[in-house]
Amino acid sequence: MKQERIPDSLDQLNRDMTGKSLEGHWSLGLEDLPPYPVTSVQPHLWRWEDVHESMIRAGEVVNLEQDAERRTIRLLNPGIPGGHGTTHTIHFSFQYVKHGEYARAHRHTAAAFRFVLHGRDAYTTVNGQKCVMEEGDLILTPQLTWHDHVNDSGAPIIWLDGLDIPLTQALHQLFFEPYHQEQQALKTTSDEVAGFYSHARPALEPPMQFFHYKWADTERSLERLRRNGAGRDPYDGYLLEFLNPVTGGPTMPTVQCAVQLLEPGHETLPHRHTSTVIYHVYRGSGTSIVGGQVFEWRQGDSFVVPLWNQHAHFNTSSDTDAILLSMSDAPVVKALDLYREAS
Ligand code: 1HN
Repeated sequence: MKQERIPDSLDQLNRDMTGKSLEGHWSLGLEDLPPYPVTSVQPHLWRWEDVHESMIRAGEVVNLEQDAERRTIRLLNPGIPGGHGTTHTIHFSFQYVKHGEYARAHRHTAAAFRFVLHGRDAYTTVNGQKCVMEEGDLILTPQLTWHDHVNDSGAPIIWLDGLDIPLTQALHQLFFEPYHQEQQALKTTSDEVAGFYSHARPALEPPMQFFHYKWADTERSLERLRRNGAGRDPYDGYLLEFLNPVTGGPTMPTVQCAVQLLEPGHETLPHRHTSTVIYHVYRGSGTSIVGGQVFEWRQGDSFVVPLWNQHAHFNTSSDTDAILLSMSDAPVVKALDLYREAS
């Protein structure tokens, strides 16, 4: 007897394929995608007073030997529910280390930097190099470099941590290793330093001194840019990017750090790009418009400009420069040939 074939249906096909871990192109919903990039990351501003209050309280109740590897307060983006990122790619936190404390040595695949905000003469040791902190210094701890922090300065110190943790995590590349001692031994001579480096990754490691960008050099470079008025970027004012002196490329493979100076009364042109940026107000006060929201910022505040959000900055003071420190994921977006800009 001839077998009756039951007519197939799309619903039945979809159900049967689901059971076999298969899916058809028609289920992707490609036709619903917008013709521009969309993110759930929200423009957001964090007030220094809120960060600072939490940090001082953490200084009273968080013991570095018992409770935590580091005493940091993270900025969480309200557009990433349940997530830990300040954006989908980058992380900002503030770290508080009291006199006599140290943060033990470790390394991880996430790239990090510190930018010193309050205090001086504590130090970070990066792969054996002692980097003594002054306000405005930028200290890098690139992917898998050993680092520990020691505060024997006689006063507390506060710095900003920038990391690419959410990106590293999204790529399933996040791992971590404690050092075999609480603190690294310090390398003193350049010979020892060079030996250490060639053992690690000779072609790509920056020279030792370039873990550490001193504020005095940064400030001098900003002033030189300002004197040469042609150096003013229409969208960012006097913009200075921290480059890797060996490759001439970004600060670290995944991270671009920059400072920008907005002169009193200066207003930038609005634009947007497919990279995401976090700003920290190092000096001054002003207003930024980000994706239609108005952020009035003062020294110590931080704010996020998510990708493809139109933004412009305005130094509202009539007599004081504004200086913004920023961290961007542009090197990654550019490396993947996804960087676009529009005004
Ligand atoms: C870290 O290792 C430091 O070394 C700071 O100071 C912040 C945030 C998340 C994961 C590791 C540091 C961090 C961190």
